[in-house]
Amino acid sequence: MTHTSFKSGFAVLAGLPNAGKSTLLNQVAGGLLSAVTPKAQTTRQNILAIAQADDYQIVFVDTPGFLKPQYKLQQTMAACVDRAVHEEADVVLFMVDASADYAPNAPLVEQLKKVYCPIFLVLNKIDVVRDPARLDALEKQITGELKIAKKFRISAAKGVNVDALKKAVAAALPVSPAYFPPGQWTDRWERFYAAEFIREQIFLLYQKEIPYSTCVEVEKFTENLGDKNFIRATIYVERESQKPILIGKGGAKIAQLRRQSQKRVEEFLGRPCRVELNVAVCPGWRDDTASLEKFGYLIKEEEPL
Ligand SMILES: Nc1nc2c(ncn2[C@@H]2O[C@H](COP(=O)(O)OP(=O)(O)OP(=O)(O)O)[C@@H](O)[C@H]2O)c(=O)[nH]1
Ligand SMILES: [Mg+2]
Repeated sequence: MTHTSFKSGFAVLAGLPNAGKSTLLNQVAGGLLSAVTPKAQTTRQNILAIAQADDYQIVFVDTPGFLKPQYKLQQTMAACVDRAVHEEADVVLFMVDASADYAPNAPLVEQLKKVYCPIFLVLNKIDVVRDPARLDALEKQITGELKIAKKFRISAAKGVNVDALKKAVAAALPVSPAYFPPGQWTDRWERFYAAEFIREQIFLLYQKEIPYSTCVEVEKFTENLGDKNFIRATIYVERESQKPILIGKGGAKIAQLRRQSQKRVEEFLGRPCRVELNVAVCPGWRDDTASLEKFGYLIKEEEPL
């Protein structure tokens, strides 16, 4: 293979909350890079995973689930999808949960109609959809309303047909040098993932509005404290009344969160790590521009050159 036929580009995963975008990202990346939980709106920012081969480099972009924004955090989430789909993508993977109601996809489909690059339809969760007629009908409906370059039926969770999808994505990319140096698998620092995985554990452990009202800031990340890494993170909630819920009776709940988070972070880092958690209130942070900037959800617009 000569370097002149090397292909590289961005494959953007777009879909409703819970479609399985982050699960697919983790499959194609060969590692758990993106938070996955049964709750909708787990992902809040675009997350890259780089898949390498001798003749291609695919930069997969996981995006927040598409939704109609109701507060500023959701506006920043919607802007992430918009940017990825309209500005970055060389191919868009439109992910649809085949086991869920399709109707809420309508506003996303309107967005995708304005996309210039090829769109692959990815029907996900075929491990739970036993009726092929349902998949046929879904495909028929979607190809009727959107120009679809290729169709796939996959199970992201079980890894079914994921390799075929990956190969087709690689083939659809432009001839281009690699965007990232060989061996690099992400564009983020470990500090970012530590915060994401603590947040993932909050989504798994708490109910109702608590996961949505929290964000996590890693304040200290020390590589060598004795034989362990050390991470101190603060979990911010929106209201004083949410603090005791997070902490739990006698501190039991936060202790469990600390243990789970530590396990998850250690798995990710592949080395022992001590995780310490604090809880603080940042009133109404989800609707406050300065807080969203502080927590990395809002990137300040770059000055025009
Ligand atoms: N049965 C089944 N479940 C799946 C599959 N793919 C994902 N899931 C589950 O669907 C849920 C949502 O998965 P995520 O990957 O977090 O979905 P997402 O599209 O990233 O969701 P947001 O981040 O909220 O936009 C999780 O409970 C996954 O385990 C699949 O192929 N089959
Ligand atoms: Mg996600």
